[in-house]
Amino acid sequence: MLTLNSRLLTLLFLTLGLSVQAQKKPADANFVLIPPGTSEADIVRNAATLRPSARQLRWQQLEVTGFFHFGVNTFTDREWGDGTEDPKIFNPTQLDARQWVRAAKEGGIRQVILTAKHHDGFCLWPSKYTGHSVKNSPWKGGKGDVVREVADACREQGIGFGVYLSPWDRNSKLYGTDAYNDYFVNQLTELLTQYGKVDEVWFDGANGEGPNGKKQVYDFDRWYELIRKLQPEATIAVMGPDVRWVGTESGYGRETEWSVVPANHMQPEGIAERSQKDLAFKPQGDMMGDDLGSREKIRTAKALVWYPAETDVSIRPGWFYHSKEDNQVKTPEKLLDIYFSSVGRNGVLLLNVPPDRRGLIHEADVAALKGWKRLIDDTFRTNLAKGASVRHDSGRGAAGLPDGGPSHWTTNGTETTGTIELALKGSQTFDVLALQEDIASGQRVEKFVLEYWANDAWKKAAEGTTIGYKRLLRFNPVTTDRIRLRIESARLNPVLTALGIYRLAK
Ligand code: FUL
Repeated sequence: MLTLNSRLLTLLFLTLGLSVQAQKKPADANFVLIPPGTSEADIVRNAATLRPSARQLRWQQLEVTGFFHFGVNTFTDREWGDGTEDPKIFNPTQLDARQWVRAAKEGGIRQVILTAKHHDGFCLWPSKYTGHSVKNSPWKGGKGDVVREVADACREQGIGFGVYLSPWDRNSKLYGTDAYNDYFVNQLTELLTQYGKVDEVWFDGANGEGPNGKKQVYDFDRWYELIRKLQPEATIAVMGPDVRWVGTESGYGRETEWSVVPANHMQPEGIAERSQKDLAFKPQGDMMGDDLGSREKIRTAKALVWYPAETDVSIRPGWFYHSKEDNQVKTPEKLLDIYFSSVGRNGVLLLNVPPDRRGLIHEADVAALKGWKRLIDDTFRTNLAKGASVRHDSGRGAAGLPDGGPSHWTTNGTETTGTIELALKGSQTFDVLALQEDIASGQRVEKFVLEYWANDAWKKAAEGTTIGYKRLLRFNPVTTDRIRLRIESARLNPVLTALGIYRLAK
């Protein structure tokens, strides 16, 4: 709870940040300023035509990403270190980053983020700028570098690599002074220049200093600029402009999740200095509410931005490894439920799997990851709509939709409602619906319903609100040879790229 509260407070009390470029939306912009007096219809249209940046799109398509929380806390059995740890306690006996990455991959994780520095300030790489690091530990005689081992293992095994660098630093003497921003920039530079490609940089909002603690004004603008310069394809999460914290650490995102949200702190002033693509802003305001992007919320927006949700959760109760939690690793079934409620709710899942004191992903976690992946694969292996014929298409392009591959169904003109009716290949029993919007054109669907034909009538199987990149719904099994999907409401003509029905694996 402390974590949630402190992050929320940090978000709420951040000063206004902005670096936008133009009042008009450039063709590939992921933001737009809304001039005063803009009609509601135009605001809605603006929201419906915003698109993710290339780096946001790549990140969204990963679907499942991972966290490795590892550091002095692993050895002190704590969640938050205080920075007074003796580096000598860091001594994994069998550290094998390849095993971490293999375990992650076996769970379907396609990019991992390593806690290069957590709040204790201890660096998993031999930073030139502090002694509080692996170089003063007995591990590999002080010659080791966990960041390098993980980065190399990711590259070798073909998954993305990201770094978590905690702004809050309880060890650095500089924390609370201007010089800390230089220290941070130096450390970021090391991480972004010495290890090859970095795909995500994760800045945490947590800060537990309390009212009488040290106060540090973070120079986010400078950090963002540095990342854009050194690793232009990296997404900056969650105290950053590309990826939004979903608002909970439970793994369960919102049923209604809009990737376009108001960004009222963006102002036209100061627009000129930066390139339009390098939009960088600090997140601000409530990230935890039930509704961040509905028509109600965007009606009064001064600016809108594509700012998609990342759903972070740990496979264990804690973020760091604690042996007492070996029997509390989430089961494959629980992880599947989380998958449906994160990836299946227009989010990217960020699942933490903490290496243990040996420097290995524990057997219990490895087994859970494998079991989870099997459930996902078994569920989604066969789309039972495949081979269906289109009985009715109130728009155009439904024919290829159930068969996967590149297909785009949309309505005629800018119609915001539409129906696709499919005659399945024989009678099928299913209890899962998967839908995808073509988010490269924007997010539009507000309400949909899946119906099936039984006893000479259409009956409701499932209904939902937003789709976005992906929407997964589970329902009581139905058996039928005819289904129809009705889009009941959208912000602009909906564009769907996938429609699947499946049987949930056991
Ligand atoms: C929080 C931190 O305080 C936790 O230790 C963990 O790193 C989590 C992902 O974010 O804010």
